[in-house]
Amino acid sequence: MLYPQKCVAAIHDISGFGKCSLTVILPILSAAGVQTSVIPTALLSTHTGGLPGYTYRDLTADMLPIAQHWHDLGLSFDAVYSGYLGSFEQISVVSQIMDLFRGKDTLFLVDPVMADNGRLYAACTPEMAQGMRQLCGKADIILPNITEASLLLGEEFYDGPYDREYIQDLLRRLAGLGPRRVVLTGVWLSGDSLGAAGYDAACGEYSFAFSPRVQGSFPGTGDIFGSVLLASLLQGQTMEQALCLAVDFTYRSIERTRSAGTDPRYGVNFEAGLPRLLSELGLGS
Ligand code: PXL
Repeated sequence: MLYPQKCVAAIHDISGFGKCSLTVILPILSAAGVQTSVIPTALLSTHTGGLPGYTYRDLTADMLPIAQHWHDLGLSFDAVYSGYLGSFEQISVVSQIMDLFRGKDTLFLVDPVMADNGRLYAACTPEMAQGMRQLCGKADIILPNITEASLLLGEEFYDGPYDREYIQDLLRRLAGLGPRRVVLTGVWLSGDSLGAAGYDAACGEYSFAFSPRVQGSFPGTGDIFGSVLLASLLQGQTMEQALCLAVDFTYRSIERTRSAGTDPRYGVNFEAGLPRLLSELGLGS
C-alpha cells in the first residue's frame, strides 16, 4: 500500500550559524520523511542566544505573498508549524497564513518562541505575549516552555522544581486559551531530571516524559524537540509516544554535545541521532 508523503509548512527564521529554527527543523523533518516547505520570518547571521552580535533582516513583507502563491498553486499541508517570529506584526501574518491553509485535518502547531529561563530573547518584546496568546488560541497544539507559559497567562515566572499539580494547572489554563493540546517544555520535578508534560483537553489526559538533566543552556533544543514531536504525531504516534521520543532525542543531542566539549552556543549535535530516530519512528530500512 502506498501512503502519500506528509507535508508541513514551517514558519521560522533562518539563523545561518548556531543550529536553531529552520537549520534544525528542515533536516529533522526531511529525515523523518516529511516534505517540508519553508516560509522564513527573518534572516540572521546567528541565533540571539549568547554569541556577541548578530545581523538581522526582517522578511515580514515576503511571508504572505509566499503563502498566497502556494495557495494559488492549490497546495495544502498536513501541518503548519510556526516558531520564532521576527516582529509583533508577524503574529497577524501567521494568523492569516493559518486561515489560508485551514483544512479539515490540518494540524496547527504554534511554538510561541519568546523567552526562556525567565528572560525574553534579545529581539522579543513584552507586547508579543498578547499577540502570541491570540495566535495560540487558533492552534491545535501549542509548545511553550514554562517562561513562555507564564507570559501567555500574564503571570510571574517561577523557577522549579515544580510539583505535578502546578504543571497540570498550567496545562489546563493554557488549553483554556483555545488549543486542544498543550505541550509544556522545561518541566522538572526534581533536580536531576528535565522533560516535558502534555495535556489533551479533549480527553483530559496528561502525559509526562523525563530524561537526565544536563546543566547549561542549549540554544535550538526547543526547535529540535518540536520537530521530533511533530514528526512523531504525523507518523500516527500517540501524544505520550511523541513526548517520550522528543525528550529522548533532545537529551541525547545535548549529552553528545556536552561529552564532546563543544561550545553549547554552536548548537547541539542532533545529526548523529537521526538514524536511531528513523528506526524509532518505524521508518528506514
Ligand atoms: O530556538 C529559538 C530561537 C529561534 N530563532 C532565533 C533565536 C532563538 C533563541 O534564542 O535567537 C533567532
